[in-house]
Amino acid sequence: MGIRTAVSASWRHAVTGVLAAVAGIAAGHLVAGLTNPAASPVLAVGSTVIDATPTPVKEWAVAHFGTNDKPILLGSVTLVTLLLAAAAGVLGRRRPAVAVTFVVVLAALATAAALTRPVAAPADALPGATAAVVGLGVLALLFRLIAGGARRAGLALTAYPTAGDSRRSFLLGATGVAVGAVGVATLGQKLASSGDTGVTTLPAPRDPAPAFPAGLEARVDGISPLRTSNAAFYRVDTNLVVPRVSADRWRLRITGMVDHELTFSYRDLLAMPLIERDITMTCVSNEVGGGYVGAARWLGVRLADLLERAGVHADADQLLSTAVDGFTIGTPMKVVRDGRDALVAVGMNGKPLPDKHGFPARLVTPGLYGFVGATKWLTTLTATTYAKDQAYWTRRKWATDAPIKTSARIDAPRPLSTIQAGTTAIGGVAWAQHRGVAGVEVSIDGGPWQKATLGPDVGLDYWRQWYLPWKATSGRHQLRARAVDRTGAVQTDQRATPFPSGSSGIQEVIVLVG
Ligand SMILES: Nc1nc2c(c(=O)[nH]1)N[C@H]1C(S)=C(S)[C@@H](COP(=O)(O)O)O[C@H]1N2
Ligand SMILES: [Mo]
Repeated sequence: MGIRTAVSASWRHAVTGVLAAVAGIAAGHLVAGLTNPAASPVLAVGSTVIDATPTPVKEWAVAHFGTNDKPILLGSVTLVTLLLAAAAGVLGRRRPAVAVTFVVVLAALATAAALTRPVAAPADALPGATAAVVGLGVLALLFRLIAGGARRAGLALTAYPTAGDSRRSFLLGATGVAVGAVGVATLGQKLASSGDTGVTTLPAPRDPAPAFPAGLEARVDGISPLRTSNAAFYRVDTNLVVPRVSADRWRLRITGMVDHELTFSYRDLLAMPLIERDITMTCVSNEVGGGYVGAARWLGVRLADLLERAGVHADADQLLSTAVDGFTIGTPMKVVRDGRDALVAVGMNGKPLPDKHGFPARLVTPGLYGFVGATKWLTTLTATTYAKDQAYWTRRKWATDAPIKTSARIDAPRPLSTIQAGTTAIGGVAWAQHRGVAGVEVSIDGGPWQKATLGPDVGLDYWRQWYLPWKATSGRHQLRARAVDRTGAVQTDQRATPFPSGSSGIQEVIVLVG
């Protein structure tokens, strides 16, 4: 065998390794699409990697990649797998056992990852098992085609195969496998991501929120709308696939240190007196000036009413909530019982909760960062103590009680944008949930703090729009904004990272005036 043939033969072995992995993963993805999307090989491994990632690395990933952190993670897992698959294919040329072992180990890892997810069922082993069978089948087929065994592989092309025939039949076989894998994976993806759960109407609130005022967005260019649409609302959670929950089968259980354990169906919740509240949510991972904040009108049952009915024991200091995905959140009991309108929400901006925001029900706790008060896909509320139970992020050393820090954000002009000289407006939003925003001040080029004009007041738990007219002169300018809450406290200029209890500091925006 000449050198050229040897080289191209290893290429074909590498391709075989890659195709065996790809076809196996695609087949697993399809089976997962039919049974449980989260058990798909790449997703199960990816989720396991997320949970195992140390907090500082996670923070780094969120800071550098933002919401792209998940595609980037999935891409890296896939890339590493395919490189290893190519290597296993090449080694498999002399020792087929190496390639076989690789496929089996890969499928076993995916199966183990799927079975150790927090809410795994035995059926979650199926995608991995399918991946093993299909991967081994592809290995056997393509190795035979390389060996010139088109006839043995059942693909008799000519009576006396030559090197050229074997190359042709390999190409044919490999292309067939590749096309098949793409088709199967696409179908799996379609099944996994098929739409919201069909619930379209909600009852009217017993206790509606006041009429919603018109915001400043019609008058101030570039400012965030007073209410964030469901489509534009930020999304933060640990899931690679959005959980899809059947409203019919879903139950909310209240348990732990209570006099009466209670269980509610979705219908039960909708039949209770519902309240409607305007609340701005913020993620603890939001950097100063960042976008992990959104303001919406929520509809739901008052959490305190539910806890009252269950009869929570006086020594329970933590409300531990568990979600469909096994995720947990600990909320200080004294906060949810201090009279604020924490709710088990079923509606968001007049619609049932979208899947990605927690359908059928989620917690919304005004004044606390999402990771300690906004459990999506909620299933269980357990009255317990911090001494006994720790929630997902608390186990990873984030704070247990995390009130949202006062913050002003500059929306316009955009950082590092170039604008025209003349009269314009500096504007944005500011939040100090449950204390309320009393004022916003702006400093231009390090000058004195000037009072901005505030937009309509939607309540203590809601953000406030603001703007300051500005005669922009040509050159480079530095803009800063800070909020003052209704207790009179001024937003701190002390910088803090999001970990462990939220970022602080004052945003600085540089703009160029032409
Ligand atoms: N089940 C579940 N609920 C969750 C999370 C999660 O990862 N899983 N993330 C929390 C965090 S950190 C935040 S900031 C909010 C974000 O809610 P949103 O995606 O609707 O904006 O959800 C919270 N609820
Ligand atoms: Mo968050």
